[in-house]
Amino acid sequence: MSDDIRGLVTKVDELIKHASNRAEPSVAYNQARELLKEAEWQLDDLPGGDDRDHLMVEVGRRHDDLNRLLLLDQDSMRTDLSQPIIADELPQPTAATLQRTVTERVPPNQRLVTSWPVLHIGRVPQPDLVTWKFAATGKVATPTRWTWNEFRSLPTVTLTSDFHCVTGWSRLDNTWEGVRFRDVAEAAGVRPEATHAVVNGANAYTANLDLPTLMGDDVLFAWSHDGRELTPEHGGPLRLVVPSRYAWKSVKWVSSVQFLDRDVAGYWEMRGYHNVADPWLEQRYS
Ligand SMILES: Nc1nc2c(c(=O)[nH]1)N[C@H]1C(S)=C(S)[C@@H](COP(=O)(O)O)O[C@H]1N2
Ligand SMILES: [Mo]
Repeated sequence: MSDDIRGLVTKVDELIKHASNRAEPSVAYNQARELLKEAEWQLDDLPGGDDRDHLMVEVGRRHDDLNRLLLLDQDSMRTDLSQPIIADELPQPTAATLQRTVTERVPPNQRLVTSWPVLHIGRVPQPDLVTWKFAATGKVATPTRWTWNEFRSLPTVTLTSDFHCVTGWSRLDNTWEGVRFRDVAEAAGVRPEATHAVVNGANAYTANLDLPTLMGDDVLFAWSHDGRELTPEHGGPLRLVVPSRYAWKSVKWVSSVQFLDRDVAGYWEMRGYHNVADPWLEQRYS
């Protein structure tokens, strides 16, 4: 059984390696996705243990590869996998000191991009502010639901931070406007026994975080990026932004936050990605 899964993973790698030489790489990526799905079904039947855990990580990594490649395909870029995947131009430093400052802001094995890649599972949902709602549930004094106008009447902040994706790109100096996570938690009356939260987004996407991280000064639900309304592809109307964690924790198209008295793995965390995801410690996989 585990040999079958290993075989599927190897086939995925072959498809990925050859896709960029095809007229339509997306055909190969889609085939690879199907094989990964098959591998995940087989994983479900495998008894728990180190072997299964290891294969989970391997399958998780291929998901990562495919997302990165589908992104490049979207940009209609041909790529040779022996080359760095995303090698955007570095911002031109005006002085050696500035260059050092920028370098110091890039976590290990990340590359700077000046563009803003788009990465996610599933289709971009159509924003509809009339029916939009956001809920805070679980360990709160008052389970709360906000309409768009209600949410927008919470205290607004503008924060600038860097954004690091586990697939290897970092985008510096993003200016976000929105509401601090902390203010949302306080509005719902987060209870003392809450230690973690799961943030839910469209397409059944979830991410788990510990409360001390979420309550930090730098964490917000954002509707605007670099002075412009957040576009649907980047999570508009509202997304979470957690600068101190790899970007998969920054859930797009948020619909609710559930406060918990224990930790529950999110979408990628269930697929072999690191539970904490600190880019400075290179916590990519578990
Ligand atoms: N709802 C939802 N949010 C999501 C994802 C997703 O698949 N669904 N992908 C995450 C991942 S893996 C990344 S890298 C960032 C990418 O954000 P961007 O597309 O704005 O660059 O969104 C995160 N938020
Ligand atoms: Mo990601």
